[in-house]
Amino acid sequence: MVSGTLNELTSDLAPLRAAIEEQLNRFTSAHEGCPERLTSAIRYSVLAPGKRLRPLLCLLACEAVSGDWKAALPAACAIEFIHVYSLIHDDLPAMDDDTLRRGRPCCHIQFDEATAILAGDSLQMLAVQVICQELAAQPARESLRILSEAAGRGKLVGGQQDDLAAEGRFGPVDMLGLEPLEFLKSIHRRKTSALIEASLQLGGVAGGATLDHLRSLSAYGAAIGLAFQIVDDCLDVESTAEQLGKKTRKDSELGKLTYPSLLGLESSRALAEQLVSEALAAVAVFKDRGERLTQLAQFVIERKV
Ligand code: GRG
Repeated sequence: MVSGTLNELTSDLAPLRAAIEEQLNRFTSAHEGCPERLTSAIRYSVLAPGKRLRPLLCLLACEAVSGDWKAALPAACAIEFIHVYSLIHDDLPAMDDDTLRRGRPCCHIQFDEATAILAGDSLQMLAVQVICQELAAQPARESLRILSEAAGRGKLVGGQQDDLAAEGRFGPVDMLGLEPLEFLKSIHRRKTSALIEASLQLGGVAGGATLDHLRSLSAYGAAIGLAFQIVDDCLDVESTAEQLGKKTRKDSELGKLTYPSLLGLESSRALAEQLVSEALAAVAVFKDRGERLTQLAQFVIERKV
């Protein structure tokens, strides 16, 4: 068990959170040619009270390799833009058909479907733009490689497609020849972990990480990414919509494959614990500079929202 309470970590991370909010606000301000309704929808979604897990991981990865987190702020915003786009599109009637996100009406409810689609589209390109604009040529190229891979058809988008397929949306479910648990992991490695892993890698690139350090950050990211998803599935069963700020028990209503449905709650939580231990082992190499990554990993499984 890592020392420190959630409150201590939260106040410790307050300056990082404040810097993230400031930059998200700056990068989403009114832009020439962008209609006011679209700017409003983008800002409504981005500036809503999210946990900022991915941008925080990005900053802490930079801190682990260089001792300072500030160089990773543009990359941290870029990853949050991709994440928010994915949430907006995931909530659309054609996908998950949700009404509540981050404790507020979803973007397509607050505005309209077309505006929500376009807000998501804009955020993808805003992520690219921020990286090209704010980073030097070499780290920008490397960061775009990482981001486009993680957010692309083989990871985030492909994982989402298979997640919808697993609901039987496109006909009989094809588990790609895998056992149910492995099929579920394959979906979540792509849909959830890939972006979390990319957050760590982008932070590493911003901090000038060596290849070995990038590998350690990736191993940490992949492990806590999967742990995060397992906890997400558990919270969907254990919590109320008021606690989570989004609809709960949708998975079981849809008869979806989840960790609790396959393993039960106790074994699911045990698997998440094991993954967090793997994540901690991966960042031990950073010694003191990796302390906050260590603490954050613990809170991924202790979180209540
Ligand atoms: C539409 C291409 C496309 C992908 C959608 C984001 C996503 C993929 C699906 C969301 C469904 C879901 C419940 C995924 C589980 C993990 C996850 C991404 C949770 C939401 O992330 P949090 O909890 O959200 O970090 P906040 O609002 O705190 O940023």
